[in-house]
Amino acid sequence: DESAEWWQGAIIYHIYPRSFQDSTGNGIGDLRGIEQRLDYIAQLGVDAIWISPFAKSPMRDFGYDVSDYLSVDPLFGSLEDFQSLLKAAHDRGLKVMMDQVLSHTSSEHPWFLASREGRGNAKADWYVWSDPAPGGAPPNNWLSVFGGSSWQWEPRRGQYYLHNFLRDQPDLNYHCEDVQQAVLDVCRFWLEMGVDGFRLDVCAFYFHDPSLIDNPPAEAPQGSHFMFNPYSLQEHRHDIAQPENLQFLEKLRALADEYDDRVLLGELHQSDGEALHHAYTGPDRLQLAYGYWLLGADELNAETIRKTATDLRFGPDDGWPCWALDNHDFHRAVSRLGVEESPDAALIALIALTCMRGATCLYQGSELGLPNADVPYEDLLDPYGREFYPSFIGRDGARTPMPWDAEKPHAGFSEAKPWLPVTEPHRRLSVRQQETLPGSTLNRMRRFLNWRREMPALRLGEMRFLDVPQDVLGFVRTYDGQNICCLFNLSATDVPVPLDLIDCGEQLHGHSFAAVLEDEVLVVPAHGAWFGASS
Ligand code: TEU
Repeated sequence: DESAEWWQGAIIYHIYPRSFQDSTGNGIGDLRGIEQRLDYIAQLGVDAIWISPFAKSPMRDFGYDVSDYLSVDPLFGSLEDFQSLLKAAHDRGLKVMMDQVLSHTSSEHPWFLASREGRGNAKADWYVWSDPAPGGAPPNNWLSVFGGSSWQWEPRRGQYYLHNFLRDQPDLNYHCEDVQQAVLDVCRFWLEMGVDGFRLDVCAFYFHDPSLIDNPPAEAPQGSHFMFNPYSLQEHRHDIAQPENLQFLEKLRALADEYDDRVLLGELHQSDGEALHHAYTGPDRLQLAYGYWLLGADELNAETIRKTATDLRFGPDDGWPCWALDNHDFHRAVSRLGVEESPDAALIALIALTCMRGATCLYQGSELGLPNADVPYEDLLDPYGREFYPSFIGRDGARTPMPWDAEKPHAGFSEAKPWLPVTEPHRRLSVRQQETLPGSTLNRMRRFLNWRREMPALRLGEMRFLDVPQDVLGFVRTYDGQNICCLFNLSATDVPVPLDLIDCGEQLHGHSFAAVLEDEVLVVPAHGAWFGASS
């Protein structure tokens, strides 16, 4: 369709560059490594790649702490390597999205080094500084997402600075116009180079409440390391609901719109709720809202998915959701959902998401059905995991290297010992081994995504849920006079769907899922799917 935008219903392959492919033999993945694997990515049938940060960084948070926005960290290569990757991706019809971490910088960024020197210099206001409370305590009770107070004492200035994440990630002060301009200039630099869009890290955190009032105390939710703090981020809404934050996103969008076909995908927090997604998306703001709706879920059934999508109520004038089951921050879905013995359960959930209205991010290794890797404490590198161990073991288990070939050292990721280990269960699920098995997760995923590419209704159509038996997620996507009926069985037993409940259309084939149509019922097999077309 001519009027459709490339990102509508797109599948975005999410790459964690440290762990994708090492081309230099230092045990760490890099941009050339990604370029070498582009054919693999294109063959999967995806539309775009999103690369986690590769800008210069001291790597305290593995790239989410940038010390120079305009250069590539030498670990990952050079600007020329990036330009070469960009061209090679475009040659294969793949769009390239960059991660922009604009809420905070590294504490080693020259802006911060200048700002902390004193209250009189040109960058004095670029970060959030405050005098101590009486007695020398931090200015208020705000807590960092990664634990402890979100204030750090800086003796050079005799003041505290705000950090919503690590103390090595000082928060930029967006109330300062020069900061906004500097950040927009950074974005322009990459847009000029030809990147197709940005994934905006924690884009609801740009502004803070300048009154610095205390958060009201809140209970930590039960059974979760997440929102672990007594003053939950939910109450930290002074940050999130700042109208200035939306105005700034409008500036960013206006900038992106100066170029053709660029997209803004904004990361919003789990606790942000539906209202925020409506506020943040739309014709002048984000096109795609990346929420934690399903990433945080330890249980996923037809009902939760349906409820999530229904609650979001994205209308034609809003942006689109961007679904994700896995990323570099959460335990891999296969383990999170407790389906290590039958990874098809995670596959079907992922396939279902790709058919819902919205874009989908597919995290490297999910196409292989990888479980979360068991990384022993001695090998843990994630500062967030080390802080909360053992109640939270951190994010390393989702960040271990891609297993390419079980017969090669370190599964073909690197010739040297990788920065995080390749575990035995991952080796067995390597790309090369799965390619030889017709029914492997990889082959089914590949076949499905390539089939889906030819179905405009699955990318662009309106979505209407069907009332079908519990355990089955059913909806119809309608586009250009065609209806595609989609049924997904998220349970471990076959489910009969009486035909008088739905108009299931004429069965479509070629997507690697089989359902059986009998006289009065359609039997959707355990972890299986049905696709039917009608007009
Ligand atoms: O994540 C935002 C965020 O809030 C996560 O830290 C999340 O709470 C946690 O990882 C759940 O396990 C983004 C990035 O995706 C993350 O990698 C960065 O560490 C963080 O921002 C700070 O830049």
